[in-house]
Amino acid sequence: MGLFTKFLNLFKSGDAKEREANVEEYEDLFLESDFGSSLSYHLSELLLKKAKEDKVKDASSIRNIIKDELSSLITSFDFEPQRGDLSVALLLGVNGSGKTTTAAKLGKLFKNKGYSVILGAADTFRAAASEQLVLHGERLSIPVVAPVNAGNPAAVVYDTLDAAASKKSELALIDTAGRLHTKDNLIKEMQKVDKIVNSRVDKEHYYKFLVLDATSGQNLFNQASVFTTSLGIDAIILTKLDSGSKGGAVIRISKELNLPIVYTCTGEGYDDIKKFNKDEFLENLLK
Ligand SMILES: Nc1nc2c(ncn2[C@@H]2O[C@H](COP(=O)(O)OP(=O)(O)OP(=O)(O)O)[C@@H](O)[C@H]2O)c(=O)[nH]1
Ligand SMILES: [Mg+2]
Repeated sequence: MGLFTKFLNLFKSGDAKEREANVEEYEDLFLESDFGSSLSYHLSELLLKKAKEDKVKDASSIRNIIKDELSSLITSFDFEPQRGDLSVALLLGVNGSGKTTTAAKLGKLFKNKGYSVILGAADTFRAAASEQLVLHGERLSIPVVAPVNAGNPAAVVYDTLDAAASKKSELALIDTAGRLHTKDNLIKEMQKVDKIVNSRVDKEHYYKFLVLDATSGQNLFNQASVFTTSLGIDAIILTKLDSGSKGGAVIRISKELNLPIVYTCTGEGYDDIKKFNKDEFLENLLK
């Protein structure tokens, strides 16, 4: 159920005083939408203020007040890699968030735009991980650099950047592991990978995308803050918006961690990816 339907169910018309009392009940709806406690409190306080100004006449006015406020809190990111020289995008995130699938989707998207694309399978933790990316590469006719030895993502990154240089690739999409023996190990490995890319590619042509599964709810905030603090993230790719979750958790992430959103994904198919559209995202959340 979208938020607007919930607003409709909760809204009680009545005199101004009754409406003021009523809007205080909306905080729970925001919490249910994974907005987190401080944002939920902020929004319910905003509604109360508007109710006191007699600007809350019906569920639609609540919807508009909330939409405007949320719109001011989230930012979008435009990913337009340069042509004629290499850009690198590293796909980061916890296991199962959709990194490998998204690498393939982006591969197809940019190949279709005429970019020369290469994929790097730097998830060397599981043998099946590189096989998954190699298969995508075969289906999409995109070259994939796969690990020679298990357990050495840094080597795959070197090899991918070497291959990109010799093929004159314009976009290297590097898939990474979502799970190592411990979370600390994962972050340390990713920091090594990050160092290598940084030493080989200009900062402005190096992008770190954090892939977040919309169905993970409030857990997303912790994931995002760990990756942001230890690696620095340029933008979020939000996956699985087709699975019922509306991705409300990303608003707090965008606001508090200052992270824009670059793409949203709505399925397992190669074409189920599109540029983040703030208005569409909020319309869906507030349906
Ligand atoms: N419904 C839906 N499923 C998705 C989406 N993106 C990825 N998936 C599925 O989610 C599962 C995990 O996706 P992967 O791309 O393997 O995730 P990963 O982050 O690479 O996972 P690890 O390699 O284990 O770290 C797969 O079954 C994908 O098909 C999406 O936008 N919508
Ligand atoms: Mg993977």
